[in-house]
Amino acid sequence: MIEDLKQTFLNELGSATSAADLFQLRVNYLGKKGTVTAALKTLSSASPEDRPLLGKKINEVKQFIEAELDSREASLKSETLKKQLLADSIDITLPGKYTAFGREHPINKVLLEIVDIFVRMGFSVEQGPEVEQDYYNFEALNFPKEHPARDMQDTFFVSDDIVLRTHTSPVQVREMEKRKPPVRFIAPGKVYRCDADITHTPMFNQVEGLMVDKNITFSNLKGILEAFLHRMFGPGTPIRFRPSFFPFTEPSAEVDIGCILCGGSGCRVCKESGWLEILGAGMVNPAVFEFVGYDTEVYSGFAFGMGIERIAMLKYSIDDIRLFYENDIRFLGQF
Ligand code: 2NM
Repeated sequence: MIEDLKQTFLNELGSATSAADLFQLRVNYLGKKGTVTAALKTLSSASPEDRPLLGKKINEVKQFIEAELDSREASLKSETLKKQLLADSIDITLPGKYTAFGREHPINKVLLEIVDIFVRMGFSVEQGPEVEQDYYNFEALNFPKEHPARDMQDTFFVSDDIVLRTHTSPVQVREMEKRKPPVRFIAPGKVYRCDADITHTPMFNQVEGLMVDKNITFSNLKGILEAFLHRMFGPGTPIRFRPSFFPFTEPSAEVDIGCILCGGSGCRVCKESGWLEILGAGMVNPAVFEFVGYDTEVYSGFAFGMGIERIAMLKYSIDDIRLFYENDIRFLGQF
């Protein structure tokens, strides 16, 4: 009879598959109302001769069942853990997922390079509005009312006296209104002109600069711009100043560097001249200082300006400016 109990247990254990099944078996056999517990209770009614042997047998079965349940529980636990680890594991031999990385736009890259060179020479960086008053864009910069640059053909008008700034010079005017000399800063940013061909887009970027103090002369202008151009294009780059005209500077100059593509011998890009025009510059016209209330007897200064797209096109040998703004990543990924 006690042997039957052991056999029944083994059959039931064989079909137990979960921790819950095993727990139920433990309750059924070893619990307060379990079969083994009940068998032990029958001992009291057994004859004194049979009692020791029967007690020994029942205890053996009890210990057997306990040991079987313990070991099945332990192996079920480790099996479950193994399965879980297998399910959670990743195949490290699989190829990685491709992530497309963005990169700096070539225009921004060149712009930051220029900004960095001037910052190292003590220039701060100033910004201003792109939608600008006629006063700041033209009037205070000594552009007469009939100046051709004010024409509808070059300037985007928002209203009679509001324009999209055609250069970053209005930032200079606003900054001079705010601060007394000495001032030394650059103004990088977007500017707008009604023009579109392979070297012009309606929006392009400029960096302009201004330095005003006592005793600022054309020598200071030459020194700063030479230092800039030699850092930007290499220390051996030839530099040439040509007389020019701008309403906001007097005297004015255009600054050329020896052609970086042909080394000065003449090519298609420099139009066989051996020179490339890079900058416009000059001594700030006293008329501009009058507008911002600087004492022209005490202060003088120089200003300069350059187009970033043009410099980027020369630097990377790009012949069509529109490539910068078509957002073709095959083009933009090259820089
Ligand atoms: C240029 C060329 C020459 C210029 C002048 C000024 C200001 F506000 F001081 F009058 N800002 N920028 C300037 C002078 C800009 O760009 C080709």
